[in-house]
Amino acid sequence: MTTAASPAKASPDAPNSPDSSENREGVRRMANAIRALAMDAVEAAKSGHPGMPMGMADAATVLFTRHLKFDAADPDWPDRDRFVLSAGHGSMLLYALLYLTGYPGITLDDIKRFRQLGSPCAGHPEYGHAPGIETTTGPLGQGLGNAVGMALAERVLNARFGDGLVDHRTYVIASDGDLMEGISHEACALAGHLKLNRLIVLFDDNHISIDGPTSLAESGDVVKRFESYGWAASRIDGQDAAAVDQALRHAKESDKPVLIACRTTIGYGAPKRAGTAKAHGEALGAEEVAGARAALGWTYPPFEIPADLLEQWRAAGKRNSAQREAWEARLAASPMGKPFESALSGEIPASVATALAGLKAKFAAEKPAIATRKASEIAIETFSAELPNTLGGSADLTGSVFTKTKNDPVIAPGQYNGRFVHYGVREHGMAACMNGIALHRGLIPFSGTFLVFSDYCRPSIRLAAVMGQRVIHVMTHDSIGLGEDGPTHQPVEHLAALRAIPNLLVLRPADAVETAECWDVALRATSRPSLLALSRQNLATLRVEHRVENLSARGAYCIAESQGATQVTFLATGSEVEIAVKARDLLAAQGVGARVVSMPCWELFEEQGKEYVTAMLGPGTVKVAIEAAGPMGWERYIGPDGAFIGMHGFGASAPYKELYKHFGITAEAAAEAALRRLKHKG
Ligand SMILES: Cc1ncc(C[n+]2csc(CCOP(=O)(O)OP(=O)(O)O)c2C)c(N)n1
Ligand SMILES: [Mg+2]
Repeated sequence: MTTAASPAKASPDAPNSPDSSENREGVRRMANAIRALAMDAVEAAKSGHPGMPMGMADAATVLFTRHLKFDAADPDWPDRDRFVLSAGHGSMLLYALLYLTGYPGITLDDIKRFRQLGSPCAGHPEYGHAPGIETTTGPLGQGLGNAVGMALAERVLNARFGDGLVDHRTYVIASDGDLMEGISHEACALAGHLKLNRLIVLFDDNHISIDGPTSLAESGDVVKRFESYGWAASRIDGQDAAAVDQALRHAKESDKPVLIACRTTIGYGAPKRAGTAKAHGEALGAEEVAGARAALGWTYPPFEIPADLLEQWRAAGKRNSAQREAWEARLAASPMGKPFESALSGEIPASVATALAGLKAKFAAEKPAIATRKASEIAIETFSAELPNTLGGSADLTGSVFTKTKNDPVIAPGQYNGRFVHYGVREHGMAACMNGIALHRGLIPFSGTFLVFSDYCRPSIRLAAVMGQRVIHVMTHDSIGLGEDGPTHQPVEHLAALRAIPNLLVLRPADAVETAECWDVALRATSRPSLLALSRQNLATLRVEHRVENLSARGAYCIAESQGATQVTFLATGSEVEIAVKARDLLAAQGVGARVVSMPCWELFEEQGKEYVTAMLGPGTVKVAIEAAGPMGWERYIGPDGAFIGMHGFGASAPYKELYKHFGITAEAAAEAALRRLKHKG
């Protein structure tokens, strides 16, 4: 079981080792500053989680003062090591570290206002609240998944830009809960497979979770488990600074990702609550806090850090500034400097829009009858040539979701000079990795699975939306239109569920032209995730007249005007726009004027403003919505008098054309529904 990362004992003569009693005491005192701030902040807020910061304070101190490469004065230094607090409930650990090391975003006053509105010190770390918070954590396991993505992004960018510009590590603190969550299996198995040796996880092995000892629900061996994934894993006393230091030094030499199980005592120092679940998630109370102060030898009043100690911490925050300056000089002198900065900026070159506009013109002229997943593949091929900084992938459905173009080299263990990741059958881990890749900067991640499996990605998609990250999900087989695989694979409620996530663009293009437009939208959506819902089945090209303007970017637009006075408005998305156009033709044959509004993206539509929305919905007309999914959400467009043609339960297994007939999602049914309502109205 001995591995590169399993030092039994710290060697006293190792350089920079905190193994002398003087150094040990020094680390302990610095760690106590974290403990005190955590106790005091939770006490002031009367809520929060003191236990984890108090247990992991020593390990975090060793990491931040001796190993983590960062410069508090320049939190966005692209070649900094990333630090992810996956156990986000222990947020005070991170806020204390950021304040103590001198990051610009967090003051002592902010810490005093822990968990209050407007404080960057929110209940759980929130990306964007303060520099140094690399990702939003709280839902256990997500941070760990993000970290795998960050470590992957680092290797990919290293392969592209070289050691001089990209040479950093990703460190994580993860708790029992992080490792119990299934997502940790997915993400960490992938990290082991890909040999992401720049990833180092400090596991807070405190044997306690909310309900009590972890033995209530866990008897696995984390170290063996990670070894089986291809990690180097070891156990240490996580409150022995010298052991942590040595383990981290070994970890940096590893050719595998590293897990260091740090045995700690939750709530360390608190006389009665230490080592118990009571220390996990509530204020300790005045008596326990006083007892902990006495036990730790911390004689200072609440929120007070003695000047000499703060100075030591601030020095730690500056210790890499020369290294950072040297890096800046290398960047300035590097021939790769420009492309590197362009990648980091995330800007989409104008040539991408030109290429996609050219593709639209080609589609409009050639009118292919292809699935939107296929049109998406062609769009990816088109923009990839202009945009080297995308990183594609799929969750073992590459031949179905068409996210890999023929020229994409594949990322493999030790070979990171590729553009495509085989994530394996790991949708959740994949989505969390994609968030980490986006947060890392330098790459735009997109990847694919079936729309029905968006449920398996949902927690990570939600966090991408919370964080405002450009992560692009290609989700195909987007309705009963997938046919024979049946109701287990046919999404019904998924569009509504995804549309319910704020700040997520749900894009469901109707044909090849709209698909190119939706890709353009997704690439340019720099501060939110997008999800492209694409058809398995072939669809006619409806946009046969080329328009340079991206009409899908308006969210909804009239794709077929009515002949004569408009009495009916059909609202449809994706594959059902074709049905709506046919229904319109049926009504036209009977002298009833109907127009068709294609609505590829509700979120963008509603951003157009009331006037546009009202006009597009056709005031005074009978409204019929057509979507091969559940009705939830459509009420707001069709009103109480409108009709909905779609699904009202789960699908079935059959060839898709039969299914559309069986479930009554046809042009005839739509036309009939319109006529019935017209009659009623009249
Ligand atoms: C996905 C998810 N489920 C549940 C929770 C609620 N929760 C917060 S911490 C925690 C477990 C605490 O145990 P551990 O992870 O070992 O942290 P420790 O108590 O040791 O700090 C749970 C269940 C959560 N944050 N995320
Ligand atoms: Mg625990």
